[in-house]
Amino acid sequence: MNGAPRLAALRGRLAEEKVDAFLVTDPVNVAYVTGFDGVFDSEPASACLVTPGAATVYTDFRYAEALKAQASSSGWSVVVVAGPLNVRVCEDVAAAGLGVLGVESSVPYGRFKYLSEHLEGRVLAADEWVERVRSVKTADELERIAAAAELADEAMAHGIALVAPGRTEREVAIEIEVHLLRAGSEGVPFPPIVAAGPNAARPHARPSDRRMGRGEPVIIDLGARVGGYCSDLTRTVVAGTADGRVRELYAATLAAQEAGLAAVRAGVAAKDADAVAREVLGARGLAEAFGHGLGHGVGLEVHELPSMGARSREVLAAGMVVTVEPGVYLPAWGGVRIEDLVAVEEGGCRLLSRAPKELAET
Ligand SMILES: [Mn+2]
Repeated sequence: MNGAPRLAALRGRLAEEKVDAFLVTDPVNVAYVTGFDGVFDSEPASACLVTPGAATVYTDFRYAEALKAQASSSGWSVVVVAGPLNVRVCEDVAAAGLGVLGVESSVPYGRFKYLSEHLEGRVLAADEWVERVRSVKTADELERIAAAAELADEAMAHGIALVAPGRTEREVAIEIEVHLLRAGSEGVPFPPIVAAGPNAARPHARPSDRRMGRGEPVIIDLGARVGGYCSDLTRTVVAGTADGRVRELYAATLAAQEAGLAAVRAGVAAKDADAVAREVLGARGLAEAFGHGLGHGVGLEVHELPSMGARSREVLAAGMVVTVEPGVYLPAWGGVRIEDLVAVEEGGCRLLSRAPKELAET
């Protein structure tokens, strides 16, 4: 990936905020700004220091060669640090005479404390600077997400075919995961969720050894990863034959999902798209049953900006990738959720998920 435009975006932000330098430490953000395609551990072993005139990525021996090969072309100099990273960063900031340093607000408190105490200048918490740049995808990123969405569609079809009364949630979840890995997913962004009957009333249930009962709704939520980028897809099917209540709740959820999809386009406040879907469920007396937001951004992480809930402050922009996933959850009975992944465009949105949405009975 070309890291140069990302660097330019961060320098624009530096100028806007009148900050002399910005320190990136979140591992996903470090990979993003440097255009690094490899796999970082989640430990904060690397950091990036961005100033108007220089871009330095500090790392250790394990990532040095890969970063030199990938980040150098977009203007980064790679510094291999043997000792503590904080110490070296403070030395460099002092040597460059930088007065105000922005650090990511997600930085661990210990590092923030060290920097505050050892830097001569001022330390500011910079909130979501990289995350905001990440929320708008390039054509290359969109292609990777679309490929991940395609793998998710295939795995969903595979999983749905296995749903049957008497099968356990775990059996289906394992089959889905193996299918994803065989089809080329780089690991899985999250363990697949298969939740039947009462378990489906919990949006993030863990697959259990409970056997699916006849007529129960089964929520399947899964994702794939391609070229570092994630997808996210949910369908609800019925083990056996659906009764009137399942059909009614499914129709309500689908109507809310379609209204949500129709509301998503560039320029719309994310909370307004959420409100449109919420209204559809509210009109059917299901406002209380829809307890989470309409969706979330997807990219290098399966949950990223923009958030699409009632409290969201983001405005949708062309190039964002979001999920649209209303659900209804009735304790002790179960739940229904339908989730598609879409790319936000000027006049609307483009579906990246293609899995069918007619209620499947197995
Ligand atoms: Mn989701």
